Amino acid sequence: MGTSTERVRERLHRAERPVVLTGAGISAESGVPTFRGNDGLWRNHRAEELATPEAFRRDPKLVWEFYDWRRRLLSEVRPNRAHYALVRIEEEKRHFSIITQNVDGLHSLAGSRDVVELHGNIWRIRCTGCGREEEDRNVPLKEIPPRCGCGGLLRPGVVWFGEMLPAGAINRAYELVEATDFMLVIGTSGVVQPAASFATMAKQRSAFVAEINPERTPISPFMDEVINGKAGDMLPQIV
Ligand code: BV8
Ligand code: ZN
Repeated sequence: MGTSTERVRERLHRAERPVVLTGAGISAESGVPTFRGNDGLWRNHRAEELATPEAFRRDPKLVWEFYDWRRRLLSEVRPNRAHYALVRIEEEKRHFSIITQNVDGLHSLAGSRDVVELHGNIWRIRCTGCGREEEDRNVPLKEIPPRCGCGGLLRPGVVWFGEMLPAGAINRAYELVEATDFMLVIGTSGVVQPAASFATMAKQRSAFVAEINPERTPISPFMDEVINGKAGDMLPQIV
């Protein structure tokens, strides 16, 4: 019946344990550059080159200048209609969780309460010496690279390429993916593992899976429904 949006709305309405997986695309309409879009460059570096332990070891100052630039940009952006639409779903459904690959903190800022931050959070910083981790919202950072009282070098509290995901986050994500009957994948290019496999994992457990993305992605063929559009336009229509 009707459009894919109407079918997704109907399935969401009936879902007992809906889960949403989000990527950089849900923050794009807030003005946050995506990773792989043509706005994904900083001083001619791709994010993937800088979001690695090797880059940090080689040049902590450059990597911190990249993160300081992103933190400064993020300090001026607000959640968009797509983030708020997910808050409304959380209010209406008994069970609802967001698994996000984003480190921008915009889901929590919009008011979402059950958010699994797979790749950490750009506002958290951790000491590479003593391991102390805290939230730091200084924009710009007081010193680059920032140092801990113990003398250790501080690093962004995010997961870099080649690094393990935080055990708590990955375990919670697998729990949710295995138990869900409805997964909506929003604004991800579906290339970064392990998040890119969550939709097919859910589908193998006979969950209904749908995608919102203006472009087709490697996971589009596995979807029960593909909604070809922007999150800020399509999500409010579903909720
Ligand atoms: C791991 C935090 C286990 C940092 C990020 C070879 C060598 C080394 C590693 C690997 C390798 N091959 C595979 C790997 C594993 C690697 C990986 O997947 N690499 C890929 C690139 C091939 N994964 C890892 O390393 C992960 N760890 O596997 O650990 C392990 C460990 C050790 C040894 C063995 C195994 C860790 C991955 C986490 C990396 N950290 N971020 C930071 O942010 O600075 S990932 C980074 O990419 C962001 O978090 C981002 O969210 C994520 C995914 O990107 P997307 O969110 O999808 O964003 P993207 O720009 O790509 O796409 C945006 C989409 O939105 C597009 O589709 C666009 O069409 C759409 N869109 C645009 N506008 C809108 C929209 N949609 C809706 N509305 C709109 N308006
Ligand atoms: Zn320390």
